[in-house]
Amino acid sequence: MDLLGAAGGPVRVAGRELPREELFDWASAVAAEIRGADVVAVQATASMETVVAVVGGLLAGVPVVPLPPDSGPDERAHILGDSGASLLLGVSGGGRQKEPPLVPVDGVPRGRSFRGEVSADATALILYTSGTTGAPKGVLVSRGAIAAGLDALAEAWAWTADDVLVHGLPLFHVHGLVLGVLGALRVGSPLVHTGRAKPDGYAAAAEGGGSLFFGVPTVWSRVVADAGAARALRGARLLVSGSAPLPVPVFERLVALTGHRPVERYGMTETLITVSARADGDRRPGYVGLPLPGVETRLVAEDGGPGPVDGETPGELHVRAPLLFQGYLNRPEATAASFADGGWFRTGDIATIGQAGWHRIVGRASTDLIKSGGYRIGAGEVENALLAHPGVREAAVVGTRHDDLGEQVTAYVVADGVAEPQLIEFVAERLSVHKRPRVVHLVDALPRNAMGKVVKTRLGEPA
Ligand code: MLC
Ligand code: AMP
Repeated sequence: MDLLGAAGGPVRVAGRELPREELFDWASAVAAEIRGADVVAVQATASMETVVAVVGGLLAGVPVVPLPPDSGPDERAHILGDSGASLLLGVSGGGRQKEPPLVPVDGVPRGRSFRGEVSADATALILYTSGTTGAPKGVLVSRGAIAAGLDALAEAWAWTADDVLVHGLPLFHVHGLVLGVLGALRVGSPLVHTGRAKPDGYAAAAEGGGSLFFGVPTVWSRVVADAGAARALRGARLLVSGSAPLPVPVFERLVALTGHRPVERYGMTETLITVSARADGDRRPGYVGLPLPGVETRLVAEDGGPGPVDGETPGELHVRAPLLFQGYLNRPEATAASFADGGWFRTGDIATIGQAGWHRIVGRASTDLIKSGGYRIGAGEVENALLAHPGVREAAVVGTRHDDLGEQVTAYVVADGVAEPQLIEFVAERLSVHKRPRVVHLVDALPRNAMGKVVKTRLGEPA
């Protein structure tokens, strides 16, 4: 079976709808324009053009790099340069100097068409994601991993062409793009992308017949804060939360207002979705569910030995599955370091696993990865952006609790002659807007240990 099913319901993005056949015709015209390219980048706005561009890349067998549309010049230059993209798919007039030539998706000649024969181990997507240090790394995701991951989810969630999938998530990450677009295209269900992930958009789509809803916890917490919108979801079949921990009170409010116990699932750019509650099973607040078909998980204790499966003792979660990524582009050492012997991927998440197989994510091994509103943000990348300011001498970045976003980016900075708002603006201009610190504390010194290393757990303590 092809990765994408050309048959199925219509696709609607931000108010614009296309029948499936028309979408594929347009995408195959894009494929004809880019065939033979090594890698193409896509200006991944929440638009029909983005869906067409990504499908065009898949039809042509050319790996696609989605570019976050709000990324600042430094981040954008890194992604374009590191990925080696030779073309940029966007809309007419969107080309920029010193960037790969623009192929305007809205202007491709429709007379030509191309659909390649592509093997399952070919790279479909290169998704840039933050690590604890340095610039984001390109995660190579194969067609086979996407197909296996989507089929496992379809089975667990009883997701069929009879569903109408609804979400408004960004089209440059696993959640919104792989599950939220390629999922609908593979399963055959109609897709309603609401443009933005807002409670009123979800409510309107529910009233229009939406059945399967995806959101990050920030979206669900905004939905329950709007009781009218939440009640509109009563007619849905399944509400799914993922990308960050769903707070238990939000789970409970969803049950009270919508009548649905949400399905929580756990994933990563590098692994796609590996653990989930099931449509035909229990859903437990605070738990991310059971391994999906074909996925193995294990806990590793601090001493490197096996962690007990007692539902209480935390260990690092390792996963092994056909869904895993092919490696980090251009970074063989980082790729090797992310695997233990036997093909087990070290997730860096700390979890417990109970006798019945229920998984709970209790934290992360490193404080240097922050999850804000479902976006993964590397402390090191934000620190480097701050250090590029001539007035900044030292910088340390951590995630701190935030009611709406789960965590917010908080920076401690030693600087001369520069105020907090200027530093926030300085980062926002260079990286994606959501990576900017929400709070900057100007301090005299950072707490350091005897080796001179910053002790992040002591940030915020009086000097
Ligand atoms: C928006 N802003 C954020 C932010 N989202 N700042 C920090 N963290 C975030 N997550 C900024 C905006 O740029 C804006 O800045 C200001 O906050 C107010 O924005 P808003 O209007 O309140 O936010 P909104 O645009 O509604 O976005 C909220 C959101 C969004 C939750 C819908 O963050 C979002 O789409 N998150 C989903 C991320 C995601 O898809 N992650 C999946 C990764 S894949 P200003 O300057 O304009 O005021 C993955 C695998 C898996 O994790 O398991 O799924
Ligand atoms: P990303 O690479 O952006 O997909 O981020 C992956 C990280 O998101 C994981 O390593 C987890 O830390 C976190 N994550 C994803 N889903 C969940 C979930 N349901 N509960 C808790 N954390 C999650």
